[in-house]
Amino acid sequence: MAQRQDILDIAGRFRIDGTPGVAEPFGNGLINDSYLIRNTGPGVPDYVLQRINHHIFTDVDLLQSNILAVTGHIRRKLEERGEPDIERRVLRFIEAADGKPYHFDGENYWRLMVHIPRSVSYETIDPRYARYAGLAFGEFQQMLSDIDCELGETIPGFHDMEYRLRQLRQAVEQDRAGRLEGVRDIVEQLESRAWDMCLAERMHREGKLPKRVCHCDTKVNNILFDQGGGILCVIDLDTVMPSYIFSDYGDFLRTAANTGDEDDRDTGNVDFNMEIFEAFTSGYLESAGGFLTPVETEHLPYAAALFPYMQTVRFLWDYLNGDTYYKTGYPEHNLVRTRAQLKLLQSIERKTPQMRAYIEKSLAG
Ligand code: GN1
Ligand code: MG
Repeated sequence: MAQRQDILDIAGRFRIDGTPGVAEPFGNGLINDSYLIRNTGPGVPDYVLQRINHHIFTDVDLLQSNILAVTGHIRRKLEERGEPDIERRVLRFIEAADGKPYHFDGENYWRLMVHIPRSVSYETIDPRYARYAGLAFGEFQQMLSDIDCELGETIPGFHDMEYRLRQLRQAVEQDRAGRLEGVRDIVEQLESRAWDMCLAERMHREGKLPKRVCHCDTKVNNILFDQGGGILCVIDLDTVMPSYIFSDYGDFLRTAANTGDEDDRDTGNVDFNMEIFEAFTSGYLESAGGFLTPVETEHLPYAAALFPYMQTVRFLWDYLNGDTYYKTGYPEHNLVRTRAQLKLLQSIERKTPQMRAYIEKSLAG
């Protein structure tokens, strides 16, 4: 993490109002570093400054142009609908002094957005909020369905399961960190499910499953709520790109319906919460049901399994490579995450018949 004064100096490289007073670390992202910049002076907003992880988002111009296209499109939609309080419903990014959508300091890329006042995010939520989240993600996909530009893939192959498995297999082969011996059983468990889990890619190739503009990082902590429990907006837009709707549906449940933590050391805490599943699914079907195809709705239980599976693959891949992708807090962190996600997957697999029954019942009205 950079020094606080450096952070304030970097914030000063943007066209901001007021005088930045204090910088504090902000949020729990595993990729970028974020800081809340508290402003001084009456009526001026606070800001969020982010250091973009350009080892992961290698094309920062593409990244920022995607994000500006998305926020601009959503803003216009909200205006057309006459929505109140638009500044709290969509992110606003501030230009750097040279007019660019980021500041490059010779080493790092930074971007700045207005902090949405009176907003909160959560790591866990109750069924009522899960329903709101389902409504919000369906609405997000709906609003972006007619965006008039082609969004680039900010991380090529991001949610492509076949690609993620190829990466894992390469890491197994190379065993760079010498950790393979301890995880062979997990590799086997993942391999035994590999064919089934790549179903989306096969359906897409056969023309049965469309790609739509999705958020692709619908972790529960990427939603901002107002203090009364209403949804304000969806944040962390780095990965907005064409994908299967499974991405948004599945990744939300992976985080929100887990009774334990993503990196729970005690896998006994990890289970799949059906109440959250039902609430979220009901909200999502309500807002997205109008545009989803039968193939998409039928495969929602598959999507619920796919994302813990993909995340197990990705955490294990990073563990085998020696922890070069995700931020880690201790040496075995990625292994702990791997185990916790695998446990979640097993719990989801047991509950698949119940999920199917719930979806069928909902669709039957
Ligand atoms: C990363 O940036 P953050 O922490 O919201 C990752 C997601 C993973 C998630 C696992 C660009 O999200 O894909 O699901 O960690 N983002 C990227 O917690 O890889
Ligand atoms: Mg995030």
